[in-house]
Amino acid sequence: MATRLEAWVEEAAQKVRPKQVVWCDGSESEAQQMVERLVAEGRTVHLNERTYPNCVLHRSDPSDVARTEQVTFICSRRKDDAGPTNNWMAPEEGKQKIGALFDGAMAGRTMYVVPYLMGPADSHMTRAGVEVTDSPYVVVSMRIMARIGKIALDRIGKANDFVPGLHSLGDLNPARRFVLHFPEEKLIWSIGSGYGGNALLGKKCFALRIASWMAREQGWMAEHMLILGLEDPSGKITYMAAAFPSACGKTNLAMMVSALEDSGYRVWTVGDDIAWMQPGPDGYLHAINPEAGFFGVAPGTNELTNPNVMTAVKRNTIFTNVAMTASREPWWEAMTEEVPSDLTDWQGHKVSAGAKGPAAHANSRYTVPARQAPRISPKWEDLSGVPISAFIFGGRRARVAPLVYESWSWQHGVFVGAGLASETTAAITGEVGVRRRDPMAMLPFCGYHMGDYFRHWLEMGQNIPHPPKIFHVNWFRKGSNGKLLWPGYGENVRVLKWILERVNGKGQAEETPIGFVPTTHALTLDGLDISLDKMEELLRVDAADWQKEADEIGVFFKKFGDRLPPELREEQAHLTERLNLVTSAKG
Ligand code: SAT
Ligand code: MN
Repeated sequence: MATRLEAWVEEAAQKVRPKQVVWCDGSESEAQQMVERLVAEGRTVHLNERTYPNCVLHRSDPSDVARTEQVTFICSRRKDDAGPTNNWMAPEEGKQKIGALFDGAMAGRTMYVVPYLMGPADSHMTRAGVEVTDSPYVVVSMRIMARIGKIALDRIGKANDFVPGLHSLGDLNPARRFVLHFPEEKLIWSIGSGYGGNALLGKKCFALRIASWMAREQGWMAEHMLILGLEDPSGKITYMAAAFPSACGKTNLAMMVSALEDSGYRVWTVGDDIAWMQPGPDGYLHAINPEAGFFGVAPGTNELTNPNVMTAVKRNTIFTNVAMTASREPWWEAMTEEVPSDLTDWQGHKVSAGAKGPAAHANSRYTVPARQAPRISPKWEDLSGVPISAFIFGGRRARVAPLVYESWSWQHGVFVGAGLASETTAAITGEVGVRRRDPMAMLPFCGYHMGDYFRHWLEMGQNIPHPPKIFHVNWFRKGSNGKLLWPGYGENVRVLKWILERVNGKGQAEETPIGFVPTTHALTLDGLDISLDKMEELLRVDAADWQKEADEIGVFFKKFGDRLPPELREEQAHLTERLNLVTSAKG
């Protein structure tokens, strides 16, 4: 009798009718064959074998360079369960309409079956998936981003429990591009895109959208969070998880070379994008990184902003939509101070002198095995995960939000996360720089009604005897001259150090209407050339600005109707009251 896996693969093959079916074992030789196939297709080239061994550059279709949220759907049985922040399609309609696009979609192509694990092989927090795809680029990328092949088959074999995902490039026409999630069935369908978050189904589709649904059912959390360990001078490591929207510096923060290394503060990388968490026997929330690689934004990355990743990407890395130098090395904006002459742009054209526009696409990426990170945490594959002491929310805010503040309680912290806002980036198709509310940085990734998601957060707090303290940071505040006030990158450790001190019941802070803000002297600023004026501006909480913010959050919350937990409405009202007190005291 066929197993559930064999039956599903057979069913998929009958639908998409490939010329052959290949089961991927995840071996090195298979990966090499796959790369040669890609090179033969003409969109992928080998990079300089001496300086970038085993690295390739892949140029995707120019219309297929970022996640497409407008064609991403949650196909829950009831529309209400998808909530007001997701696109919804009825499951039957999705199966019919998108099913028609899948019919014969792999004619003349090979269908690859990629069994994969999200999480270390033997962890109780790990889950399995199987992606079938006609894209060798997806296979080689999945091999970096997840644990694929035999290791996954072994686990699936025992329980026959996996999340199936059907992917085809289709005809790559944006009009026929769809990413569907069937949360009750735990099934993913994606067609018409070969791009990262649309096509590597283990990542956003499974590890966030489907997993967030599973997590609520099973009492755990699937979050859009990096995980890092901050080592202090005594050698003790405290773990923190941080949620920022796409392309707001999660990878750089997770891989940071600390500006305070000489005084013993060092950052260890556990994960850069996704955290799966559940309470452990010690009463702490424990997190694993379900992924095995980093899919990071290239532009802006350099020896100053992220030296660790610059080292990591020197081998076994797939670059997507970056530019290439005459010596076949990858290049992107701000990688080096000087722009090399004789560049080939992300579409493979020679860059002519005086050319406008970036040579690398703004959302160009590197895909690199996590174990190549020089500061990968020795615990990054720990089967029970790492205990999390702090949650950090953050976004890109040119105004309003101070460098850092701390919430009063879990409930208040959930409110801070629920009201998170950020200016949009090139990681998604659409306008860049527009402020949008992005609760917990999960707006595009929460697989169910966000009102229920907030409720789940509030309930989780009650199940964790030692819940993480919740903070908010903003590296992106600008002065009146429009320039960033804070240097960011390795200097961000100064903020992490204060967070660590607050976790340990130390660290000077001032109570403001929004929470605890460090006093100017509470942050270690040794060796940093920053004026007191700038620091004051960075930490300033402006009551009038915050009144507007609180009002906007109130309006945003209305979206969720009666599924918004009343606790959050209360928190919003309290914030308004506290701000009123300050304003009337001044007035
Ligand atoms: O394309 S991905 O979703 O994988 C990257 C991102 O947008 O965060
Ligand atoms: Mn992300």
